[in-house]
Amino acid sequence: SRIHSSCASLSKLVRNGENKKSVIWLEGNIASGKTTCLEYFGKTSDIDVLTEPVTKWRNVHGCNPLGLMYQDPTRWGLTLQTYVQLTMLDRHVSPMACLIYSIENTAPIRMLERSIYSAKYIFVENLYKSGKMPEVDFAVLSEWFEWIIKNIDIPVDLIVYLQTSPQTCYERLKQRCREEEKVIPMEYLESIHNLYEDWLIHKKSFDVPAPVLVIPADHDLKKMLHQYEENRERILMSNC
Ligand code: DCP
Repeated sequence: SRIHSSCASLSKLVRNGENKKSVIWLEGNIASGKTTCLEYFGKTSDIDVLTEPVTKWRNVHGCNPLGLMYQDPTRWGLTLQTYVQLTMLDRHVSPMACLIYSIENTAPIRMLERSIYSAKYIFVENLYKSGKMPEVDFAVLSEWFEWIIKNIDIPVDLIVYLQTSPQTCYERLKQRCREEEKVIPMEYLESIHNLYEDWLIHKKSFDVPAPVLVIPADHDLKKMLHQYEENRERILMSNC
């Protein structure tokens, strides 16, 4: 009967054209607590969680473009961001493993850490605006980005923004002590913060492709988990 009910829900999905999924992007500054949030929903609900491919950015064929970028952004910014763009695109288009196992009557849900949009609108923009990315590198990355968003479907139903102060991120960054990030100064986190605020709060810089849910994220772990629980419905029922 289990097989029968699985088949029934699959045929329902196909019949109603309900292969639509709900896609949530989790956005926020460096060390804003995205990983903790993803782990929480990954453990407590039946959703597909995709973390940022940061392991790949630290090791591609034995090279470390993330570390190189922090040491010499002008030389290696394009290298890192080209690879970030590729790996994020791969996440956006990857098929969902749990499609047929989704709970009856609900579309499968995917939660992604950051997006190809924030890679461009926040990190590439920051490198360029701070004078660390040559104009030609910025132009080439922009052409790639524009081509991708025009020609490839990158779905999103909700953007969850973990809003922190740059000071909080700086403290968390120092605590976690990731080798490549030891050189990050407070000003870097301030610039990333301002770009995020302009994009998702003031909506004055770039196109915002979905509604934004803001979660204040300066609190300690206990309060953060409580807030995630309080917002569970709002986050997970985003395309209902
Ligand atoms: N990064 C970058 N360019 C991008 C995206 C990320 O240079 N387009 C850098 C910033 C960080 C590293 O990659 O040094 C990893 O990103 P996060 O700090 O955002 O990822 P975490 O997993 O550390 O996030 P959190 O601490 O919120 O869980």
